[in-house]
Amino acid sequence: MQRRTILKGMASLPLLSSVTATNLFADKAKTALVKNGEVLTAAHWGMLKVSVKDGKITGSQPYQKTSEIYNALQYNTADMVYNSRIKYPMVRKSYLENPDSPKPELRGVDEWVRVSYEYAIKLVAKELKKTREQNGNQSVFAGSYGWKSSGNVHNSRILLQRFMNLSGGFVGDLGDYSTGASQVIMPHVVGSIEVYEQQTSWPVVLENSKVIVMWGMNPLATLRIAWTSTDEQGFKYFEELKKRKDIKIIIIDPLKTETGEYFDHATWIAPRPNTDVAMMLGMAHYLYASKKYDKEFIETYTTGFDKFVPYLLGETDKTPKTPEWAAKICGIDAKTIKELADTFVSNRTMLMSGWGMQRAHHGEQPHWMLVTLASMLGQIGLAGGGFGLSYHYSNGGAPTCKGGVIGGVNAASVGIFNDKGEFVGTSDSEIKDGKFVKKAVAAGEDVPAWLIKTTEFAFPVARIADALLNPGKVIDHNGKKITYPDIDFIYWVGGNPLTHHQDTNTNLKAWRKPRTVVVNEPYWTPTAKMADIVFPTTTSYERNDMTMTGDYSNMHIVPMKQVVEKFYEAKDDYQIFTDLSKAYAKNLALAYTENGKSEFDWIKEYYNATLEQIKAVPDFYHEMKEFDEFWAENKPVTFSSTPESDEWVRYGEFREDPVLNALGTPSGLIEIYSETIEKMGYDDCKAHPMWFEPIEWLGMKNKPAQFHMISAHPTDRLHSQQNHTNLRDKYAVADREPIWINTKDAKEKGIKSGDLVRVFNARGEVLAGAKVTDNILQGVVKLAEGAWYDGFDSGICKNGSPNVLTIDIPTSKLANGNISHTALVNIEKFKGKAPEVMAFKEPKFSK
Ligand SMILES: Nc1nc2c(c(=O)[nH]1)N[C@H]1C(S)=C(S)[C@@H](COP(=O)(O)OP(=O)(O)OC[C@H]3O[C@@H](n4cnc5c(=O)[nH]c(N)nc54)[C@H](O)[C@@H]3O)O[C@H]1N2
Ligand SMILES: Nc1nc2c(c(=O)[nH]1)N[C@H]1C(S)=C(S)[C@@H](COP(=O)(O)OP(=O)(O)OC[C@H]3O[C@@H](n4cnc5c(=O)[nH]c(N)nc54)[C@H](O)[C@@H]3O)O[C@H]1N2
Ligand SMILES: [Mo]
Repeated sequence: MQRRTILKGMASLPLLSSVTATNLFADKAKTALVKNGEVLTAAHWGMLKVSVKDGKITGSQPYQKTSEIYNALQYNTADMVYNSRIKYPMVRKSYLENPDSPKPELRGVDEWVRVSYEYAIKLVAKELKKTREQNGNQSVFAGSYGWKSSGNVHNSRILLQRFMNLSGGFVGDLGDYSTGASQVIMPHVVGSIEVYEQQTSWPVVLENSKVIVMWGMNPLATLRIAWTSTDEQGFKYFEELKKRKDIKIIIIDPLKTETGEYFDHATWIAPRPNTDVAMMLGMAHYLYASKKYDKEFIETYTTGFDKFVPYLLGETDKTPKTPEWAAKICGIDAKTIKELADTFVSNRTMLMSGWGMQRAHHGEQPHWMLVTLASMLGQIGLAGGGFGLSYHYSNGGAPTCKGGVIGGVNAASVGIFNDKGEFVGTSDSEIKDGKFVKKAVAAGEDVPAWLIKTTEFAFPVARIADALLNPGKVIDHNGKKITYPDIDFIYWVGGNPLTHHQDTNTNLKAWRKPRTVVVNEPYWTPTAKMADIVFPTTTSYERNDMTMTGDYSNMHIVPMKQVVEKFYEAKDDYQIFTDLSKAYAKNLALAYTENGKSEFDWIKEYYNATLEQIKAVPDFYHEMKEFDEFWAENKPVTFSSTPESDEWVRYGEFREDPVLNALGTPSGLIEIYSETIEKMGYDDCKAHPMWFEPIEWLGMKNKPAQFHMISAHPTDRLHSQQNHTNLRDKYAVADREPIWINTKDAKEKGIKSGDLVRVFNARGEVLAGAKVTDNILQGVVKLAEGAWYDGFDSGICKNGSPNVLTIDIPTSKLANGNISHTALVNIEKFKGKAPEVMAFKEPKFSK
């Protein structure tokens, strides 16, 4: 973060309304659990009705039905509460024996010792303080990336960072795994992050688009969830689209996914993985050479096309990017490339794209080139034309509702301590007469030096293993230099980095470097198993909370009611960090909890703030009731869209007046050539979109392995979440994660459906279960991400986590995104006795 941004952020902190004293008795009534009946809650996979019998969960169902498309994630709440749970606070044996010399190399294989909660709290507080005293705040890493659970109060990552800020500061991270490349390149190209922004509304698309391209996207799977909680509107529109035989659908993906199967009348184009940029360049060359591109659009709304054309024509590198040239790279013949370009340019075409192809080496290029192609088609800002990077995610394109958006817990500011080690306040708060009080901060007031210190160490999220292994290393990032800190303490909540990060074997080495690793987790995930201290955490079904649905639509406010008692000694993250605050320094918990607020105080505060805002809008119809009534009712608040949002066209205003509604780029236009990037002088991301050979791909000379592995997002999980539910019984093959292999390839390898297979390369090996299919391009295999890593004992992941095989290098110096979808692997039938899957079992406990 830049200094300026910090100041801006601090100045804009909302002044919190004073909280009225809690009526404890009334709150008790509110929190009384339903022992028999139905309870409303929500998860990433939607609003849920959970059935309870004698205080136990017996089933769950979607609260609403918006389409016929089945969402298998909604029925497994019982397993989410009862399977693979951590029951007690635990400390790794060697760590407990000597925290100063804790044998980090045994992390993941050591025995565990049960300790009391109070002991674990004291231990963490003491070791954290020790680390900070010895090595500084920049040795504490709490970036803690992950998908946690829904809920604005029990937001584990923010709760951790709130504690870490107030207690002195920490090193965090930049960006995310999802759109690591695109969210950094897009601001240079279109002046905004693009990937998380509202799309041209679906009603407009259905009315106007004649061709819809789904370029590397699988909405039938990825729309099962949303970051807050899905509003479930997306399926409804895709269902509508399926009925519309007048709209041509083209799917460009090496896999025929659920989406390909669902749209059975679509044209399926299967390029070689990671070669889309070449295919798009082939189209661009054809459109340019045939003069079919929209010259006027290019002249009015873009800059730098003239500097891109010499590359396109091969004047700069003696390689004209003709359809014939592209065909050799992407495997789609030149005729088809030309036909596709003709279809796009002569019809109102919406180029929808997922994010898989930017999670690849040089992942900055595909969406940059897609925008360039869309500019040549000239339909950006027209109803149903242009491009859209979020129709597959969180129901982008479902019109935004007019209503309220509820707030959530914040990460606070960095704490200040006196000589006695007591917490005295932050730059925007103080302890006065034994109470925490907020104070206004004058804009321009100095940012404390220690805050600058820790924020300047933040590094791109997917460089974590590199950073752990190489303290002091200087890397390039988007025009800046970043120095890795020397991390000696990791605290992770709400994520599963042992499963989500690339090249697990290197990651394991990295995780064995710091002295201390603390993890809060409901389940014995591989990340929990790699810790020194684990706190068993409640699931969202064991606490009260509240969430919105619809990241773009803001459609509902849902009460998330506690469904069952807390499991064994599981505690809420909020409780754990409150108790850590108490143990860490005098007065700290006052700030952490704002003078002792309970979960209900926060829920009520957020709800009431929104209600007040809404009441202030004259004549605005809304359904929001007073809080007590809302909570008692067991129903969501629903907001409606407006005629304006129903008709909204992305870039419509820019198209209308590119001067008045200039983009946020330096030129105010779409930048096909970026002088900002040119000045960075990077060899792996230049000033205009280009074809770069990925480090591993099917067309390379001397391939290190035979098949290109795509580790797509799993249909029947959210990453690793739900891997331990009954759903696995349905999709697992040979009790492992299924791997898709093309029928011809399987025959050549002597592999049949149902076989246990070994998948391997120089980086590692995993076991998987073969699914032989024609729904995948020859030479490609698919092993979905998110199977819980299970190789601590043998080095072979017995459950099939693809990240054992992926590559841990950045997309480029520009964005430093992860390159999950770039990896070559070998596959063979497994011989010998199949080892048992241990992923969902408890680790070894010390007797
Ligand atoms: N090979 C490959 N790897 C990938 C990807 C890929 O495409 N291919 N995709 C990447 C992407 S885009 C992403 S977003 C990441 C996802 O990676 P993650 O976000 O790390 O994956 P999740 O499985 O959602 O992990 C969430 C964890 O939080 C825990 N949790 C849930 N609720 C709570 C809570 O209230 N408190 C605490 N303390 N913990 C909680 C869950 O039990 C779970 O272990 O994976 C990345 N990795
Ligand atoms: N059910 C479910 N839904 C989810 C998630 C989940 O884990 N489960 N994760 C959520 C999260 S955090 C994210 S970031 C999004 C991820 O959304 P995406 O990134 O869009 O999902 P992926 O499955 O990685 O990739 C989408 C499609 O791109 C294809 N693809 C991969 N490489 C290439 C390529 O080089 N060229 C072409 N043309 N296609 C390619 C894949 O085969 C796949 O079908 O999904 C979200 N939705
Ligand atoms: Mo993601």
